[in-house]
Amino acid sequence: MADINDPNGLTKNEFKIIVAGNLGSGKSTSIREISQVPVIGTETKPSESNSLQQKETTTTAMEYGVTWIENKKIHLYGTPGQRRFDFMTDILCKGASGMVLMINNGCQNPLQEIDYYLNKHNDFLLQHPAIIAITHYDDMNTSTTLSDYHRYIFEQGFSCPVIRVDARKKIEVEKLLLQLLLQIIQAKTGKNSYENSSPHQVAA
Ligand SMILES: Nc1nc2c(ncn2[C@@H]2O[C@H](COP(=O)(O)OP(=O)(O)OP(=O)(O)O)[C@@H](O)[C@H]2O)c(=O)[nH]1
Ligand SMILES: [Mg+2]
Repeated sequence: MADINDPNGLTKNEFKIIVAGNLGSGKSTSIREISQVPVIGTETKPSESNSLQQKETTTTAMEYGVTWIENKKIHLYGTPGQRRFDFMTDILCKGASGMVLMINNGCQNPLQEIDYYLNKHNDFLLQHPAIIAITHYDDMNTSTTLSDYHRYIFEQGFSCPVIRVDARKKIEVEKLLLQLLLQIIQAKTGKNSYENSSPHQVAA
């Protein structure tokens, strides 16, 4: 039964997860890969100049998809990467249990991008579980390594896991969400894992 104290009316077996991050990092792709219902979303031509070089469409308001992991219903909300729509992320974060912060490693200065999102979501990240997912690791535009990301995030005072993900691969997105779900459940219950969960190794 829906919890009347939950701002989204979710039951205790449902979780709202935000997929935020920079332009073209794969937020929409990952939600479309994993959703078990038709994704609701708004893709249009980008208007910010740097986005034009990257791809033909961009999310303007949000994406919404649903998946089930370990019998838990996961409501996925993808945010727009164009910064003029940042206000949408603040709205979408309401009542969320955790966040995937996707960073496109193929962009010119990914550490600067991380910095922007760590500042932007500082309050949320200090209070909720999150995973930083580095995508486009196969793109050769930068030489930033996973160790660089780990070090940088640690120096900024955060302790979220940083993992490498290809948003086009369903299995990788599934593993990412399972890892985040376990963190969320641990944060809510104080338990390390829950019955019937199988530990998955996520590629680093
Ligand atoms: N080479 C490569 N491409 C990827 C990877 N992950 C995602 N992509 C591609 O990168 C593009 C990402 O596009 P979207 O999913 O629209 O990205 P987004 O984060 O929703 O972008 P905005 O809504 O504009 O902020 C798609 O063409 C994906 O197929 C990756 O790890 N490597
Ligand atoms: Mg998108």
